[in-house]
Amino acid sequence: MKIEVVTLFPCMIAGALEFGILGRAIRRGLLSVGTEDPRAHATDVHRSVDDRPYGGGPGMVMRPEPLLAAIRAAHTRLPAGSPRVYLSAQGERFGQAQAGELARLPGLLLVAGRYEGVDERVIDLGIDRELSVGDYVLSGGELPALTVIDALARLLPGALTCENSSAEDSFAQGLLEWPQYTRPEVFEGRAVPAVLLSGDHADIRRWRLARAVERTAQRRPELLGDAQLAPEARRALNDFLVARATGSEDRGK
Ligand code: 21W
Repeated sequence: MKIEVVTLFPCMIAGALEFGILGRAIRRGLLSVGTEDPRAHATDVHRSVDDRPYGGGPGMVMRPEPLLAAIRAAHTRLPAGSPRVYLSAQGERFGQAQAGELARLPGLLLVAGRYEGVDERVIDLGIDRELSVGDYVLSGGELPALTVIDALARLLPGALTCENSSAEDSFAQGLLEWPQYTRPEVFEGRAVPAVLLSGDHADIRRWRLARAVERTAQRRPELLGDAQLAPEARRALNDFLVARATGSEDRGK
């Protein structure tokens, strides 16, 4: 997969791509990420990429000429038909479903804005889709672009090693994670749950699923509505709901 990012801060993108699963996916050639700086397309003596908003108000807006030129330059380096995505708080919410959809594409253009936003005509003329990463205010589109790239990279075939593959945990898909422990067996007076030391793999599996279901019901009950749970997880959820309704679950925490 090939991704291009249009950004006034190319080093911010490049710097984040060196590490972990994402860095390895790039070194292995599963993914390549290029950048295009609108400043390279600014034609005036001051190389300006922003200007004051028509109608007044605080802050600056990204000028259309250098930004659209950068989008077009980057787009020529991608496979024909690659979608041009503007990261913006006005966009459709980016989630795992969007990541799965974008990860199947051969090419993707991401546009990161700065200042108070971009001239609307750039969106009209040079953008196919807008994505938001959530309802909070950031200072630019670079961290959202990196969020999208990181989520996609993990889905590329060969990006995850067996060690960090999630296939083994697929029985708990759609649920929050179960609690995890490593050595030492007792830490500051708190012991690892005995079942995890028992060696009984069926028991451990049931315990993990029960904890995942319990946490999801307590912290993110809305996830249980549309979750397509594995049959085993569905049973664990039913057990949890029955226990809760009959008041027989552990109190506390
Ligand atoms: C933050 C731009 C605030 C503009 C009238 C019209 C990309 C983002 C961003 C940013 C403003 C995403 C204004 C979730 C985000 C991003 C920078 C405010 C004032 N007045 N997802 N516009 N949150 N944010 N503009 O912030 O670029 S995806």
